Amino acid sequence: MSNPFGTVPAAAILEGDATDAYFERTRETLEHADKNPRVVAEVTADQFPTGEFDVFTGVKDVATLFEGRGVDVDALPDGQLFDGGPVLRIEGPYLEFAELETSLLGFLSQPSGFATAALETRLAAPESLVLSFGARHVHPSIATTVERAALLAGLDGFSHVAAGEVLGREAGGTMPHALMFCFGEGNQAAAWTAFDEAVGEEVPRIALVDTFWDEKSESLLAAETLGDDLDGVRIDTTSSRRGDFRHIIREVRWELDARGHEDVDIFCSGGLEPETIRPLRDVADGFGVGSHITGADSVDFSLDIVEISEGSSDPSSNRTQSGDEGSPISKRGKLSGGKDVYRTPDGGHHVALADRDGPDEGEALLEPLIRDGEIVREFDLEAASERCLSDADRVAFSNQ
Ligand code: PCP
Repeated sequence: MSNPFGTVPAAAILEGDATDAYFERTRETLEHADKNPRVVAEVTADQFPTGEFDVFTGVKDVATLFEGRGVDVDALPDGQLFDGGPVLRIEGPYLEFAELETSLLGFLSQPSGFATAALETRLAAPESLVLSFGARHVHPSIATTVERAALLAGLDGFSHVAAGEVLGREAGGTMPHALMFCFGEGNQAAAWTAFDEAVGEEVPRIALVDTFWDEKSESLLAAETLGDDLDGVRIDTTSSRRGDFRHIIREVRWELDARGHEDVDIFCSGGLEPETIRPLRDVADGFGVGSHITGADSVDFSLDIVEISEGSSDPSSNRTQSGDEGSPISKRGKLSGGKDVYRTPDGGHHVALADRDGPDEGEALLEPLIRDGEIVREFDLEAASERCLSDADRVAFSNQ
């Protein structure tokens, strides 16, 4: 089937065509010169620790990309936090993977940025329900990337239906302003009643209460209309009308409580980010967050050759043999030699040459991902999420 949206087909990515043209020129040149050196190449953001941790993810797609290539790959586990040094290391003949660099970095950079912003969001309101609402801000073909990153970082759910089907998790959500407009001003009760009658029992009854009148009036009307069936209200007040958002939420809470609706939760959305969530987390029950996550900067990963040896151009001989040690090499500003990274007992991140001892009681973090072209790791999103949150605690991510 043709590709009506013009996105790069998966086959092109797997075949190495999703690349920067200079890697094709590089292959032509190396083949012309009968060169295919064995290399150790590393993916890094910062060379040394900076005190700022990021979340590593995207590694499952990298494994798929490298499957069948005659190389060994080691990488951090999915969801691990890192601060400097390699997050992934490739060993093998350079031409086994030269053109994959572009897609490799893309698979890691943007999802790791999303996941880092999602973790900031999660830790801004650790006790609250926090949902990912941002799929609308990205190309629909990568909605799963956004929602997966959100779950990895411990968010409670997400809104995108097709992403849910891919991830095996059901999307959540209740009603947009469009539904309220279709019933019209003055008919909010009819809209909420019709919603209550129409949707499945499993869908929470969360009334959107900022469309026409003030949030207090619509919240009380929703509570009167749906009675005990109402689970919550959502306030999405646009920033130009927001004023003191904390005060608005407290006022709504007060008025609901005063009429016996203590069980009705208050959810907030619309341009929220960690700095604006923190002052609301004791007065609101939950948050929907989009652009803070989808607008996150990509992690600035690059791939660099750090060891090189001439090796054979025979593609079947794809492993660095013992006694055939590579020579350290690097561009200016980068660090030569294959490296390991460690989590130290005090929650630090330590970078050291792989052939030297690590720090006392340091836990080496790079783990096998590919051996001779075979994927040697299993992926489990729940386990990765637990790892992400426990490592965030260990490195005191919320204090950075
Ligand atoms: C909410 C809000 C943002 C959406 C969520 C994403 O939308 O107004 O546009 O959150 P973000 O601001 O953090 O990116 P709804 O109230 O559901 O949108 P609509 O007005 O389209 O009904």
